[in-house]
Amino acid sequence: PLSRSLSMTSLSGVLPAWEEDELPVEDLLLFEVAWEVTNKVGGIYTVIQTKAKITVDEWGENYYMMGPYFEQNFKTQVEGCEPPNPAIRKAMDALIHNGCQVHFGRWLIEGSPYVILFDIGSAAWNLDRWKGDLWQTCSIGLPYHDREANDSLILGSLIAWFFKEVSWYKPNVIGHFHEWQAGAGLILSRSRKIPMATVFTTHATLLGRYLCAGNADFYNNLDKFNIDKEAGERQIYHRYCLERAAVHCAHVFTTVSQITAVEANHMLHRKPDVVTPNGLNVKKFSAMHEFQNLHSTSKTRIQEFVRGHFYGHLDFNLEKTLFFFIAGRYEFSNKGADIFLESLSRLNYLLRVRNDVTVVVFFIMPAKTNNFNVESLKGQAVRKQLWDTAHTVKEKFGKKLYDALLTGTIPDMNSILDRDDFTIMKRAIYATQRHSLPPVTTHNMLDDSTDPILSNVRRIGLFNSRNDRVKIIFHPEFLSSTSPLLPMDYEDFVRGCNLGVFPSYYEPWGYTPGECTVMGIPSVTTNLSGFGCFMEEHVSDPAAYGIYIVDRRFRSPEESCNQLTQFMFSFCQQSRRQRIIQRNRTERLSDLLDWRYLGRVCFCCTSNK
Ligand code: G6P
Ligand code: 1S3
Repeated sequence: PLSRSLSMTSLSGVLPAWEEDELPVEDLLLFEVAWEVTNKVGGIYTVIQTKAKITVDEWGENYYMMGPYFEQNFKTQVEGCEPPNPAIRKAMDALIHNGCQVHFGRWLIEGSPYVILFDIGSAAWNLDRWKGDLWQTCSIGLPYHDREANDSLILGSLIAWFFKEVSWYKPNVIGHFHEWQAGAGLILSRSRKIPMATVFTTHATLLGRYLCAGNADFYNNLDKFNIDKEAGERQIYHRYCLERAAVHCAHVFTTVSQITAVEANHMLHRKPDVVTPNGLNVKKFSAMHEFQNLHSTSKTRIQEFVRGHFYGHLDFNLEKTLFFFIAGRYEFSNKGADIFLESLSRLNYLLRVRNDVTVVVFFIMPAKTNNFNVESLKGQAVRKQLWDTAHTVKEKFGKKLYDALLTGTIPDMNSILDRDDFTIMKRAIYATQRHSLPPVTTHNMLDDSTDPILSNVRRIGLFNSRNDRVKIIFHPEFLSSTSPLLPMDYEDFVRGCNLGVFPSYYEPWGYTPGECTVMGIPSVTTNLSGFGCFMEEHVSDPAAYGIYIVDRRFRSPEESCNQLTQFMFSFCQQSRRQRIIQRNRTERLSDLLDWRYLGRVCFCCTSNK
């Protein structure tokens, strides 16, 4: 879909001869290259995975994704098969005969796209030579210790080699490369003058991410940074060179949002030609109430977990409890976990004095752990035991009641349960006594004392005590339906929550609030995230549709915290009926985020400063 919206002739660089006449898709081969093909690391996986169906619908057998081969990923996500195109078979064979392993198959996701996966380990013996090539070509030297950069060079060298082999068959090729890890493939293909059209998409800039994480006043100083110096000081100069070279070698340079386009212009010195906002593969239900029902069933499952986690301290009404969450890559300040925690402490105060609502907040951000902690597991075991006890007593009670009714009598309710029944019930209740507060984390953290979320929880004192109206659960691992603790996958979990809170400072796009939107769950985002800016631009009153946009651009952190607190507090003041109506409105925005729409519309970069 991307290439359809591009006007090739107006773009920089040398294009293959066919660029003048627009070729029909049948005569083109489209290769999409990313480190995250079949390999989930972060948001780029979501981009390529959700876009696959609509791209395959349009490009059919002419569309291929390329990335690194990992045995486990291949075994669980890919069905191996023969490439249908002889040029691709031959190109793969050329690499294989030279000792490098290449695998082909269909990725088992919607659309079943073809994938070509390159085994980095099998080609690692070429690393020194390929480092030499890179140095000769563009004077970029990669240090020995940077494994990620070295791996990306191996992948890039294999891909450029593959394109060279394919080019003997003179096909018309478009290569679309994502992010700096795929950049070497583009740089080498261009420097070897392989006849193909190239697109480079950045999903963030390396320097932007680092500078924001380092608490720089980034957006007010975009034009003032000495970028080479900043990259050098952070020991990412070589990565930054790869990124910048890829950006400048590409015929077409794109990014995912207007705000990142402005950033790229300053950090990489090229204005993106096109902005391609990220979409989702939206599934529509035939009736509105279906997604509301799903919210209800998923919420019931979260409530069950909460019953276990807070055993012995369940003195809040689950009917008046709302579930908030933040999720994503664990970049504490970039993802806004800092101002979220501060605002939660303020919300806790407001709810204590003015409201009877309780808020349970989940932090789903992966950190280093050595598994679940005993207290969390015990909580679920205690809940299960109480459930079993209640079930046993209920069965006995039911049978006695049934027998009595059969004989035409109403049993004496005072004696229908015997001493044994009371004994097992009392024993079960004693098991719920605990001498500690419900834990803040579900896992044993390896860096407990220095972890930024835990350190801030200690500072603001939100320890899940009885008086707190805001309770915190930090789940430092991505969710999975096979977890013994909270057996839900991410989608079901989101559906069961009431509000997603993503007050990011650095967020080129930000899938999390978009995922909430298509499931009809309101969310908080910011005017520093691509998604938030996109919504501000396309929806006249986003808050009315359950998209709350915190101003982190023109306000101080203190003011942003207050605004976020107010958003959350007014959300807590809504009645259930108002929440249901709001969810219906939120869900109505999903068409705006569908690849069916975003895959075609071209957002040109007109407003770069
Ligand atoms: C859905 C269900 C309702 C349920 C409601 C809970 O709308 O259809 O049956 O009462 O969710 O909403 P709440 O905002 O309280 O989680
Ligand atoms: C990046 O992933 P991240 O969470 O490191 O790419 C995503 C996909 O384009 C984008 O949504 C996100 O904002 C970026 O930060």
